[in-house]
Amino acid sequence: MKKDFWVYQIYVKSFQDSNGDGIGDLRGIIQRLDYLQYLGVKYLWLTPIYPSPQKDNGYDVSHYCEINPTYGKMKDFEKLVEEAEKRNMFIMMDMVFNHTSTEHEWFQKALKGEEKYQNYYIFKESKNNKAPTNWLSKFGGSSWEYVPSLNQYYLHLFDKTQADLNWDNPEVREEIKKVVNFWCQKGVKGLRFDVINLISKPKEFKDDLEGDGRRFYTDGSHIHEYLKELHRDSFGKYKDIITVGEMSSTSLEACQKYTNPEEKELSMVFNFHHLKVDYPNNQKWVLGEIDFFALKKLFKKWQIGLEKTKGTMALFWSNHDQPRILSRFGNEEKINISGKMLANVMYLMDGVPYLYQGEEIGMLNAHFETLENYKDIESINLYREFKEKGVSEKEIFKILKERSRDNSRTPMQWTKKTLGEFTSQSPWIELSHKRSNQSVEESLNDQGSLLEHYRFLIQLKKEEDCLIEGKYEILEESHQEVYAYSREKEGKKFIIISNFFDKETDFPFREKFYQIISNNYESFSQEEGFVKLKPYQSLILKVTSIAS
Ligand code: TEU
Ligand code: CA
Repeated sequence: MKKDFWVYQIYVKSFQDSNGDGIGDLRGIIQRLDYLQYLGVKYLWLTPIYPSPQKDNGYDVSHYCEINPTYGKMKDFEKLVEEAEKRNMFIMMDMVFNHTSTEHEWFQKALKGEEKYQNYYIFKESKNNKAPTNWLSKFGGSSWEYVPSLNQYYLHLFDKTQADLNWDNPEVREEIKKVVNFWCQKGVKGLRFDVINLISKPKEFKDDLEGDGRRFYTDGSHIHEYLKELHRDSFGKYKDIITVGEMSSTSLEACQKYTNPEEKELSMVFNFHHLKVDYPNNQKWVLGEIDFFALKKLFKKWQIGLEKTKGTMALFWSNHDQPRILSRFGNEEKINISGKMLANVMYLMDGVPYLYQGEEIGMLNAHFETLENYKDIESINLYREFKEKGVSEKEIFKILKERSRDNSRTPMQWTKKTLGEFTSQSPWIELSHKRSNQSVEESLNDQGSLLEHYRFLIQLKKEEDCLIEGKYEILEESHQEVYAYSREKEGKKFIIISNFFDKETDFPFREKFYQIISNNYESFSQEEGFVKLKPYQSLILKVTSIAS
């Protein structure tokens, strides 16, 4: 797989409403295809558009092979595939196979006592009148829900309305293959597998005396076997389908295997370690400063680690679960220069870039101050949990404003108008309370905009073999403020130097012959042996002659 393309993630619910119900939909995406083509992206990753009670905004699927009527009809989807392909763009669908909604027909039959379908899930007897294990749900509370009528518990690693599937059951694996083949036959050319490294559960379910249980089911013992089986019997049968696995709390070793082309599992993976360097003791709901050295160490470890096994990283700062990167690691008052710096840091490394809707125009966190603005089940559960613990509302909203997943789910800001021309009615979630004139319309008319910089990077990565296949090397790793790396191939070398902080700094630099490909300031000064970098200054340099 040639890593010269970008994927654009569309959070369908918040991208473009076409029928005035305040909710994004498929026809709305069709209306915006010319814009996406202008950007230069190749795949459009749609977050789940299947029938769902929407407890987790569609990651609770109640039917895998239909379209949620809120988003449109199957013919709208077919039209989207057709119109995208006319513009040399392809659809990537979100495959949520670790769990189904408890409203799925299979689970409903299980509740009615049909043994076949009870074996589609993980039902266990209680132990000493308690849940089978002490494992915690990632959305708070126990990961087991009791069903009085069955006198059993079922496992849910996420919300209790999302029941985990039993992948050890070959009938379940056959069902999943049918779903994947259905969408491949619909012309889907990309598949994103939601938390796919959690599907292989342990034989024996026991308490975790050291943690929340994740070590028993993450990268489980059959995961590679199941991925190989899925590859063999579904997407691997079609040519040119790319796949990406969302790997929760995974390891480099596991990901080397997931993405090694010889293993015939997946094309690439998301891992999240770089988005936990501002979590004190790995705790999401505790605020903390970025650990810049940990960030650089992780980039280096994963770049070198996957290059070694010919694997592929999905490169991303943002998605629908993460706060807006500009508010998190950039500067809301210096959107243009800090946004360009963040883009250079991430997307010129070795891997496939994933651009999240609104990232290209510098959209910021929601800055919501009251509970009714929040829609995400994880955030609402957190509010209740902290309220019960006696945490003050002021403190809870301080945390939610930084960490809530709703930060990235506010409607796309197409124009400066009140509703950003996302919808003509009141949207399902409010637009960000801090828009700072960031809109597509304004950005398209501004050659120095962040959007135009993204277009430039997308084009650059298509053209420069060095940035597609070049060897990665970190430079001056111990520097306090700068992350710098080179990409080198067959005598050609790019050097990307980025000051990650809002202060001036000097960076050791001795190259004499180079071309300035991009600078997010008007100029920079090179003294004897170092360059002076302004706050958030980021340079893309092409070395024109490498001393042999
Ligand atoms: O995300 C799984 C995941 O790792 C994050 O949800 C993370 O666990 C959570 O934000 C707590 O920090 C995938 C989807 O991207 C997410 O939207 C779904 O809610 C989740 O799986 C369940 O399907
Ligand atoms: Ca709509």
